[in-house]
Amino acid sequence: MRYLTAGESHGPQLTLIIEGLPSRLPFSKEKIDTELARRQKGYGRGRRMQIESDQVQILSGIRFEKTTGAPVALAIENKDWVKWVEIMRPDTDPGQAEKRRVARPRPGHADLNGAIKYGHRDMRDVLERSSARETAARVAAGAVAKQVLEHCGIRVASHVVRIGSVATERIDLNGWTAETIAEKSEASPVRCLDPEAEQAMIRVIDEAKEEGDSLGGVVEVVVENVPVGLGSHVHYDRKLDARIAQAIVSINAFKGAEIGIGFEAGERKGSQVHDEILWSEERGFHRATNRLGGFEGGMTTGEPLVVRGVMKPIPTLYKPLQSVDIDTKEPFAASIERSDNCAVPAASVVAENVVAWEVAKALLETFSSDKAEDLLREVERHRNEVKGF
Ligand code: FMN
Repeated sequence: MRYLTAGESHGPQLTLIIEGLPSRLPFSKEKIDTELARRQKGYGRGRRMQIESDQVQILSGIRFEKTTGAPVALAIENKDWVKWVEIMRPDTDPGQAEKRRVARPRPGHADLNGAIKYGHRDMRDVLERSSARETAARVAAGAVAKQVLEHCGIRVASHVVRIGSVATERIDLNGWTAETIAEKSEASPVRCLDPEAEQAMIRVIDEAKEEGDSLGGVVEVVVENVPVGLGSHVHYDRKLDARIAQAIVSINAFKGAEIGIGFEAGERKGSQVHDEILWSEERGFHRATNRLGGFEGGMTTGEPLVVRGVMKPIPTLYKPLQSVDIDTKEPFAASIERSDNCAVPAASVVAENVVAWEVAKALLETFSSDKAEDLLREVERHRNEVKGF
């Protein structure tokens, strides 16, 4: 399964083509719209999110609310486009485009590197595509992947574990399920499971906003009921933990990924890191703990996947940072029209969906999946086989 996205932040729409879905998979437009709406929420977002209220349009690959097996093409309209037609149309008049030409690169953005690399004197040609608006298309892809996972009883949830200086304790997955994590985080404006930390997170976002500053944080994704053996130890690009890390770091502003206890593993002794192997009649092989986040040797162990991603603070600040004009080479203080000041809660929804994509992709690689029925039958057969191993 693979996908491509196209579309500029102020262009007419985002376009997404997904290829490799099984046929006859129940397909819900509503579930995609729900994911898109989740991405637009969260304390700390700017005015753009009040303009956009995303809805997906299905253009191909679906009949009778099921996949046909053909590529699925989806579109998400940019409501802002009407105001940008003259600037963004393919046959833009240079005089018109000049009005919104960008000659002042923002520190922390793709503007300057992209302009040098692609030879643009108008950095709008970079920022329109590097904008996190594109994550709406990635969330739509994840929302489709989630429908594959759901078909096989696999659930995905996410929550925010840090915003700026405020962090929560690591949760014990014996006490939480993907369902309860989803329920609780959905009810929180910062998608935090701990009510005290939630209030402190809101306070630090407000404080940063008053100072004209921005905040990043850490999100955690949990995937439950994953079959043993997705991914592979035999080759670098088949290791599923590595693919997930790539997917996380590819999200705009994400600078790192952790699997399980992640970087903490470097501080602890081996006996405090590795998960002991147990066996029981009821559960078959399982682990006493899940510090390694459901992965050993690039393959899933059958324990819940636990993946974290760190997001840097949003680069567009009201508090100006120094930069240099590409025309005059004069220094200037970069300041902004409108921006989020903390997008960590929204980014947790993006992270959840990019992880869902990678897990669904690995699932379809592992099991025969021309038809949705084949996929489910194969997954169930595999689960029984693992129990009797
Ligand atoms: N950057 C901004 O400057 N303003 C924003 O409003 C903004 N919103 C974002 C919303 C989400 C959900 C995410 C994931 C990122 C957002 N970013 C925003 C971050 C930039 O898109 C990102 O920093 C930029 O594309 C440069 O890429 P890099 O940080 O990965 O190097």
